[in-house]
Amino acid sequence: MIHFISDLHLSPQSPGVTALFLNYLDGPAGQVDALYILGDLFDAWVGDDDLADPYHDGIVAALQRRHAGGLRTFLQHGNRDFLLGRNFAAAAGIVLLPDPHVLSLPEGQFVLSHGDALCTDDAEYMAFRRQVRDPQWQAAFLARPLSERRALAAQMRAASEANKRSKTAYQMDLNPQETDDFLRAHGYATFIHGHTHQPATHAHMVDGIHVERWVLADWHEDRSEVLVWNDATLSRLSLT
Ligand code: LP5
Ligand code: MN
Repeated sequence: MIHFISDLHLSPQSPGVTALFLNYLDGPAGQVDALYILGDLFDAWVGDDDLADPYHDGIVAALQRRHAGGLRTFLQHGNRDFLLGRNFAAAAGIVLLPDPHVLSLPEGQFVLSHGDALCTDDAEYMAFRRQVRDPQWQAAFLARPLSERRALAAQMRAASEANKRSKTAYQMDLNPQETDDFLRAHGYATFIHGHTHQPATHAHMVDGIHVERWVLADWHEDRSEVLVWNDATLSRLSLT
């Protein structure tokens, strides 16, 4: 059995979701062979030197305990935590995956992504993304003091929330043409992604082939879910 989750946006400001995730790791995650986290595990990640923070240390220790218990955990970067690096991966006992990643199983073909790269109608975000994913920009950012990076991340979060108010839902969703091209380029595999916070199962018809796209839910204290692959079908498991 495999679980897929994304968009938990963990932070000390969300103790309810944090507890839900820690309970999930201690409970349901114990039954699965692999856990795939498709981005935005954290609300913001400003560099692996922030591992020393007690809140982060608690999450990392819980992931490491599960790793020691035999769970294989894979993680893709989201638009909030694209700076999660090798030190985080080593401390948490997880494997960082590229985006996109093809998951080829005997019973199914999947392509996994956070999803933000396909939101091409959001031109401002695309420009921002190009900048912050540039290795030179990242090196310069990571060279700044931790306190400064935290302040910049908080400013950017506030700017993002303000910007989103002037964007349409269509603009912030995946572009349909880009999505079809993506499905074609990945052999019509079942596409699983997060980012949009619009959980739904979409049916695409690409080149006469029926392709499914499963959008993961973001996590809330009172509404969170895991996508479950039981070696035959996908289904949504709600956590409370
Ligand atoms: O995340 P969410 O759901 O609010 O919105 C995203 C897009 N926004 C982002 C920004 C992140 O929320 C902030 C992440 C901070 C943690 C990273 C730390 C290191 C980086 C520090 C950077 C200085 O990803 C949002 C999309 C939305 O998804 C839907 O897809 O629309 O895109 C934006 O908000 C981008 C803006 O439209 C363009 C930004 C222009 C730059 C503004 C400069 C402000 C200066 C802030 C201080 C440097
Ligand atoms: Mn996201």
